Amino acid sequence: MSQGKGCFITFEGGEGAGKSTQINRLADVLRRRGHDVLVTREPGGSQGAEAVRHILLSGQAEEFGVRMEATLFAAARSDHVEQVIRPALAEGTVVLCDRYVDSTRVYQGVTGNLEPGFVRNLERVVVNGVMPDITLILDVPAESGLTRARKRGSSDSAGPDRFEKEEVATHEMRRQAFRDLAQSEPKRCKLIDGTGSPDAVALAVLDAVDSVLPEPVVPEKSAKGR
Ligand code: T5A
Repeated sequence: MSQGKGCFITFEGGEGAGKSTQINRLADVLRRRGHDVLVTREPGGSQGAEAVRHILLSGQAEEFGVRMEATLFAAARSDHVEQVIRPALAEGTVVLCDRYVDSTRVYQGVTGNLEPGFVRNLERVVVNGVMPDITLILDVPAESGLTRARKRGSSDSAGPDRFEKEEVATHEMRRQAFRDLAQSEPKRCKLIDGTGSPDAVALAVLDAVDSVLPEPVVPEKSAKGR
């Protein structure tokens, strides 16, 4: 593992790609196998980062430009890494995180046109060595992901957020940018077809995770208990 004793698994992809659905399923399977599992998300996941989440997703920061938004995502990530992710990994926990650095690379970097140097420098300082052991990129055509997200949005009465409101063409560019990432970092990033049934996607996710996750350490039974 690249950090501590735990394993850091991130999920990426466009709106409605099925990340939350798959994270919860994977968490159930891993807990049944005896792993300690932490499910978390970005933006958010720690007290400080959750405070920034609303500012970002409500669109309040949009008028100040992409640099401002990227810096706020970074501030939230820094708090999340230091308060939650790094300590959990040090304790041997499997951390499942809904979005991480690749979302900034794609949303603010590629479709936000933020200078690559700025994105890279911000990322290096903020993650401070905490990079995922594996990143699962759920690949779904933008239109179907948005339809799923809208359907869910209408059932939980939350309207579309700052990013969901954008043009389909922008979402399709993001899909392509995630696919490019999978190609450029094949060791860390695995592209998973997210268009199948939740069961079919879950199987592909587990297959990828099994390639990096060791069996949980089962505490030895005491001599008395044998
Ligand atoms: N952002 C984030 C940045 O711009 N930069 C950054 O650095 C970071 C970290 C976060 C927003 O912030 C942006 C990206 C995002 O726009 P969010 O509310 O956390 O916003 O939203 P998302 O991460 O996009 O999460 P969503 O909930 O929209 O999508 P999920 O989690 O991918 O999808 P999920 O699992 O909730 O599923 C959506 C619906 O589809 C159904 C589910 O039941 C649900 O109703 N579904 C399926 N239906 C059919 N087949 C399947 N296989 C299905 N899987 C799920």
